[in-house]
Amino acid sequence: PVTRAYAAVDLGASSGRVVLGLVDHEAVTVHEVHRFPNVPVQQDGVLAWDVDALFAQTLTGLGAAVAECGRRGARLEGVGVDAWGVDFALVDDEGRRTGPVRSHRGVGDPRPLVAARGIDESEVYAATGVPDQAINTSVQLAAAVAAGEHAGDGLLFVPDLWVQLLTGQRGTEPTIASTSQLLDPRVDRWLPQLLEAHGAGGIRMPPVSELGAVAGRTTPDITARLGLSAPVPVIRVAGHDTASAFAFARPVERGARVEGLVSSGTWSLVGLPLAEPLTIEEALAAGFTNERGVDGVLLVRNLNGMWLLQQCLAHWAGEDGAPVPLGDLLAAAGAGPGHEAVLDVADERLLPPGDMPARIAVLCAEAGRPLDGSRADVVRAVLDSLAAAYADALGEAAALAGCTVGRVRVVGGGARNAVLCQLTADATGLPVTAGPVEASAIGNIAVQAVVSGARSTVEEVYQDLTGTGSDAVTYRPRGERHHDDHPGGHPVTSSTATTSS
Ligand code: ADP
Ligand code: LRH
Repeated sequence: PVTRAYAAVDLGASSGRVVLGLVDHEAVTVHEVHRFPNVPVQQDGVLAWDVDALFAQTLTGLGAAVAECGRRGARLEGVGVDAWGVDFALVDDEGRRTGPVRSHRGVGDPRPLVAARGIDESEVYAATGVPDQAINTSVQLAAAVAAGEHAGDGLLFVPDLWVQLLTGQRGTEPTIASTSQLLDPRVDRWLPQLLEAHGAGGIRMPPVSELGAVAGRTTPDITARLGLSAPVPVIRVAGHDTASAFAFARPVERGARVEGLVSSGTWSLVGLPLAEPLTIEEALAAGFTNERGVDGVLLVRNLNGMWLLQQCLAHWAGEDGAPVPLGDLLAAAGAGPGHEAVLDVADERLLPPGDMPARIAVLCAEAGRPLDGSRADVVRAVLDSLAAAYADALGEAAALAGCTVGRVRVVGGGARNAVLCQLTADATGLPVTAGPVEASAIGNIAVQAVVSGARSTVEEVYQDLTGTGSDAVTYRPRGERHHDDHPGGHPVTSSTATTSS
């Protein structure tokens, strides 16, 4: 029988990649065929994503996936796109973009827009599951409309824009739509009264398909450019990269001992999968967002994650006139003495690009732990603070959900940061399993494999998974705080990432 193949386009806020998933009756293997950097640029005076360049890179990657299928005698049966949340394009009736796709890193002060909405945060939270955050689509859209941007246009989130460029079809699916603070995640419907309150009543919101629906087939132009002999279906996978990254997770039950989730990329998303949104006042006060997952919702905190290190490296590379290797800094930082949490990694002053070492120094001084001036100390302060923030978010999510966290799963590029994974094990007192690194691409492929009938459940895909980026390593807590049966020791490598205990 012919091997079935699925291409995942995974657009992260710091890099994009195209990953090919090959599925035969025994195994699911994943192969990265193309990777490219993603850096926001100034367009028309705003911080924006370079959509044209990113889409050109996507086509290069999909072309490489088609060629790889040819070499392996596999048949490409689907393409899926996932991307970072909240940001959007405005498009006219012909589907053409009418302005830049702004980056959430360039947003201004959201408070006047939130005040102008005239609806209390608790009411909006009860309806959408999303607290007031500077990056929300709702306030970004209010700002765009207030600036006179095409109030009659259609809105597409980033993965939806890609689907439209590939198929000509306009639409969305629940996971990316739920990052907006404009959707009711219980029924996956837009909330017209909230759009009105943001001055965006004239914006045409995309129809929300079911997860896994076929959006359409590649257009004749795309089919030819990719060297395909026939059009390929484009699937509405979990378009939010965080939902794809946690595709393996099933909702937790009250009273259970469960796996806590950390998606560690440019952002860190930390929490638990739930069957239903939890919109009680305590969840709002604790700063949790409820965004749709592949199954149920994800009760997570949005924390500035590897962004802090990315921006430090960029700043130091500017000072040195040469790239600064992350591995060397992590080795130096890992050697130093440990600390408690230093700074609040969710602080909104850390959101925009800029001189991150200086901002971190200010926050550390405010917290009463001045830095020693070395780069290693900056990195260590970030890692200590991230590990403590992960532990805190998992503890609070568990308290809200009425369960106990018994182990931690870290996925995404940050799973390769051994120092941070070890500090997370120490801070939580729990074993931390790190991987898969390419979790979003794998979740994207998993949904395609299930809807096309190559596997019956998402669990089966993960059971059969091998290949680059699918490995996992376990870290044991050091010191007094571990609650584990197997204390101490070095990381244990397991061949695949599974969700079994
Ligand atoms: P995104 O999807 O948001 O673009 P990724 O999941 O690709 O982000 O994660 C990128 C981050 O992963 C990098 O900024 C870096 O901090 C971390 N990372 C990647 N490779 C390594 C490595 N070898 N060691 C430590 N950290 C790494
Ligand atoms: C992570 C992420 C996160 C937020 C942010 C904007 O990549 O999707 O869940 O939505 O980007």
